[in-house]
Amino acid sequence: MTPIRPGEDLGYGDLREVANVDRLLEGVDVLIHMAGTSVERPLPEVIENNLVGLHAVYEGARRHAVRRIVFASSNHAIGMYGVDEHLGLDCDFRPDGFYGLSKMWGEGIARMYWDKHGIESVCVRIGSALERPTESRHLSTWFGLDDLLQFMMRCIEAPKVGFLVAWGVSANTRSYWSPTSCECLGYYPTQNSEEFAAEILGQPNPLDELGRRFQGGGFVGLDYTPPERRPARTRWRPELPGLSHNQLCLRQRTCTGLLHLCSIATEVRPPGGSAWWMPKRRTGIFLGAQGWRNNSDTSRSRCATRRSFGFRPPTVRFTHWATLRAKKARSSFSSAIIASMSKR
Ligand code: 15L
Repeated sequence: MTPIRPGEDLGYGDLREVANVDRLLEGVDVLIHMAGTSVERPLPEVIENNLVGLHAVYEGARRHAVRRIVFASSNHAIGMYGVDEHLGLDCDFRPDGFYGLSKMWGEGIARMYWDKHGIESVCVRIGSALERPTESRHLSTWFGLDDLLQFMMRCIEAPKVGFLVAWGVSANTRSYWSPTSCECLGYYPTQNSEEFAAEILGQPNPLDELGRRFQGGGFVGLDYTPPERRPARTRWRPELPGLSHNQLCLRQRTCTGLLHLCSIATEVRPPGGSAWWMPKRRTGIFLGAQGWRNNSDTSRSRCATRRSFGFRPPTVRFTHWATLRAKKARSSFSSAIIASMSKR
């Protein structure tokens, strides 16, 4: 670290302690928060440093009316995406470990403190913040220090940000993420790892096969269960006559809504043998395959569903139902769904 300059102050302390947080946040307008565990570590440590510690910081921000927090999120919140996938900021989280999970929490807490307490946050999903890239992966993830500095300055100066998530990355030609700039902040990266590509690609890649496949690189292989040691897929395969596993999965993927697992032992037997219905209002459906749709004229239940294609449904005894609140199930043929657990 360079020596302290006028106007700068240096202190050490545990952020879980209120007195330390109060001392740090007194008179602060914008906080750049980069403390905490920054690599994959056992869960208890991550919880203390990144969850409890961050909560203490946001609570301190409330006490001291801090206007804005820049939260160092991480690419490890989405590390389980493959390297061939290009992500926008609206992608789902796919953390590659407890550290990545803690960054999901961080983005969540930032969201909540904006919505409930009006404290602004910029969650910056930092790639690899380094002076220069040192391995192949960095050609996609590098966040050059000039760009990092520019980013933080924009975070301090921007008039209004509300709740914002941005990629912390340089303008790398091979970036996994876009946009690399952040218009709302006025951040436009100027560094590009490509200038190091020839040199880096001429060196051995330190990542193993797994690390090369996923965006999270080396974090992915820590405490990773290889496919051959995972629970056998057949254990979870629905056993529904007439429906292939793929059909069921396909239906599941197309559904919208929440999947609820209810432990209800019951027998489903269609009256007259041609239709099944859900005995609960507003929960649709089961055993959908190609052709479930709403059949509003059939039943006492608003979300009654009816099989509209031609095989005779068998009588099935479930110990578990998968029920679905399917927004579209009432109107759309193709969105009707689902499936259920085996265990007959
Ligand atoms: C991070 O979030 C870590 O803090 C850092 O140690 C690097 O691993 C970086 O990501 C990265 O993915 O290169």
